[in-house]
Amino acid sequence: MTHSFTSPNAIRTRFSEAMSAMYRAEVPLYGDLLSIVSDVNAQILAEQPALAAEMASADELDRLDVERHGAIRLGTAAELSMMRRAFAVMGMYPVGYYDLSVAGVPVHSTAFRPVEDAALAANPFRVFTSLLRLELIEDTGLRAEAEAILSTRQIFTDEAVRLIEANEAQGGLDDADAERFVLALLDTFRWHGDARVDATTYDRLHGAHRLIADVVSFRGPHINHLTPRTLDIDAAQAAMQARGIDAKAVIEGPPPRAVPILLRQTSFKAIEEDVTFPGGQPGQHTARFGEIEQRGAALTPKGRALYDQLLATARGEAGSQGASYADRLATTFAAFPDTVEALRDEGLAWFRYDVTDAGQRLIATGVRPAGDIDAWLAAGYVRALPIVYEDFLPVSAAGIFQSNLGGAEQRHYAASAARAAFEAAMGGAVQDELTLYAAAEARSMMEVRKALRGVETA
Ligand code: OOG
Ligand code: NI
Repeated sequence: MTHSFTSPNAIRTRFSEAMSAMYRAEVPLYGDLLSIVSDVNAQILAEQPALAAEMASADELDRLDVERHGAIRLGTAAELSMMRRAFAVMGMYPVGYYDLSVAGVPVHSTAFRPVEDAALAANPFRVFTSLLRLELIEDTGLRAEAEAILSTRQIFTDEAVRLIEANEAQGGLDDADAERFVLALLDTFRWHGDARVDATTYDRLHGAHRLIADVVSFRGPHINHLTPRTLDIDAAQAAMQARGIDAKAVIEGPPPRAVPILLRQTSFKAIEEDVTFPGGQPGQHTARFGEIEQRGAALTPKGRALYDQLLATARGEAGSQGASYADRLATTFAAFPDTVEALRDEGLAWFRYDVTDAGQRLIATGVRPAGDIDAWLAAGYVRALPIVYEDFLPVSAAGIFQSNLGGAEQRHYAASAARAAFEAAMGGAVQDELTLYAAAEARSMMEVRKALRGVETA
């Protein structure tokens, strides 16, 4: 090889920075969210030095300031397949399958994200990517029309496609090509206010579902939100309300806890944007909104089952999410253990193990401690930190879609998960997130055993 390739981590970081700058210019609210979240995070870290030290040693502090997730909605299998290949240039792979039809949203989705520990630590940029399911639209005429409209659009520039192909052929991109790729791909995520359909067609698509109008009418899958990660979503939400930002009443996900689990999110009203229909006719469309999130421990299948069960109970009892929903959620989730020790003892969360300073001192003396990880934990040679949840939650995602489509937008589709069809459209399988967490935990245990026993044992 005569030249060296730019690492996918570096390309992903460049892309996420470019996207952030673009979105800040397009949606001013996003700039406000960033400054509020950064203030809240700085305050929390100053107030809780132990948390700051723990995050630093878990390689989590540096990524916090750059951590974002975005979302796009695609119209065709060909678009999803090319998007998979584009994300691969940046070391982002599809993880998880989310069926949103159960919630009355005619899409199914995956999240493109890095999967390896080092890549996640470098920059965990994720994009929640949905594919429109036209087969769920009852009006066959409208379905055919939407299909025909989508079949003639090209959301990637020629240069982006050329560089995606070059990346596959060569196994990477050099620095100049990486730069060109980032700029070319950015164009796909940009807001294009000139609609591809006339106002009458837009209205008909909109009548079937607002989401269908959003996906079908425009030149590309404009990024619809970009979400920073806060260490305290309640504080961030309060700061927003104090600044007059119209936050969604309900925080999606689990209630506030001593040990955060999974994902808590809140979204903000979508902005009205000016659009221009062919011939110059002006109109309006709402597509883009604000969102912030707090991430906690990834749960094992047992923990996730308990979460799903408690959430269903709280939502079922609450009926509609009124003012008392937060109280009911808190009451219901009292049944979910809320200490690091209990989460570990009961096998509810995944953990990453590492050797403590005391363990390092012991190793330096040449003494090999007896027993295994539990004994070393008790003796203080090893510690266990919950692994951060890197994925999404279908019930929360459905709530976020709904709140930004407007309250009246309730449709009922026959619930029909179609993972195989999604994977066929994408041209590849989605990875199972639980397998990834289990592997990360197992790897850390192996490294700890190797360090303390001085030999590699499984
Ligand atoms: C995606 C909504 C899902 C999340 O954070 O759960 C999402 C969309 O509205 O396109 O981003
Ligand atoms: Ni989101």
